[in-house]
Amino acid sequence: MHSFENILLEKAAANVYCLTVNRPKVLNALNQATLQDLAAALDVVASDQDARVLLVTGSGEKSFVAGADISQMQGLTPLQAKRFGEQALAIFRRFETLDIPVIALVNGFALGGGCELAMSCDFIFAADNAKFGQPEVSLGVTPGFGGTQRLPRLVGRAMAMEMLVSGRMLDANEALQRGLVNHVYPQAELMEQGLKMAAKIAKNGPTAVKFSKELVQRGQDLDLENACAMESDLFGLCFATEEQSEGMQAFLEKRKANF
Ligand code: DAK
Repeated sequence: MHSFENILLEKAAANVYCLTVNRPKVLNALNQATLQDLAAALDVVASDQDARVLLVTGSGEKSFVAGADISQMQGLTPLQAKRFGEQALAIFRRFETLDIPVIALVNGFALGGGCELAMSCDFIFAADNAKFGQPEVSLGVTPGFGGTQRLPRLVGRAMAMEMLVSGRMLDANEALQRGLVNHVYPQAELMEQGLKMAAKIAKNGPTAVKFSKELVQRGQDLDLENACAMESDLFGLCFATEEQSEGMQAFLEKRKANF
């Protein structure tokens, strides 16, 4: 267990890290110190060669992350606000560029910066009490941690626009219908289901998993021809790995591959 002031980072299973935003008194709102802790926790995970999956959740049963910390944000100057946004954007981007899949386990409110954090993960599992929204306009600001860009990519322009200009929240089932989350589970089962998926992922060839993530993350911003060319390159590169020999050999020998 690595302990930071505002984040818990533990090995939840062999090869699986769980990062918990831990400020339950303020529904896990993100202040500057928490962002710094997030960056430090990401350094630990990124430098562990045995890590294969990262789960991200919030402390308590009520909230994943209820946004950026409004009490800290209130007095920022324009340049400080810009810096705060840039710092969060850079840290959230690291979830997308991390070598291993990152699953958000949304156990309650995912509002503002919390919804943006969840959307920066590779995919989302939600508890049945989850609520997603970008209520920044009600505070007189726009989202600042990527929400105006990631939300339309996930739910389409029209629904994103509705959410961003009205501040309306989606409950877990609507988020499921709209493709924002992959599955909805009873709150008490959320971690178990996250660990189950993590175990499934961890059984696969880690380099193939890393390349698959990279192809989806980088490919979605490219035209189809260049994106497919990148796929051919990484597909070819898989054949330079022992994982490919082992994976195919194991199939032919009718046994489970050992990666
Ligand atoms: N920040 C600070 N404290 C928060 C918080 C937040 N985002 N959310 C909740 N809390 C605190 C509450 O103040 C309360 O503290 P005490 O009164 O106990 O001291 C405690 O957590 C419990 O909350 P409530 O008593 O309000 O609990 P309820 O169940 O009644 O309501 C709620 C839950 C999630 C509906 C409500 O707390 C709520 O509406 N929270 C705020 C949600 C929100 O608006 N989040 C978005 C924040 S804005 C940027 C531009 C914009 C942004 C960032 C950067 N740049 C230009 C760079 C904006 C980002 C955001 O995320």
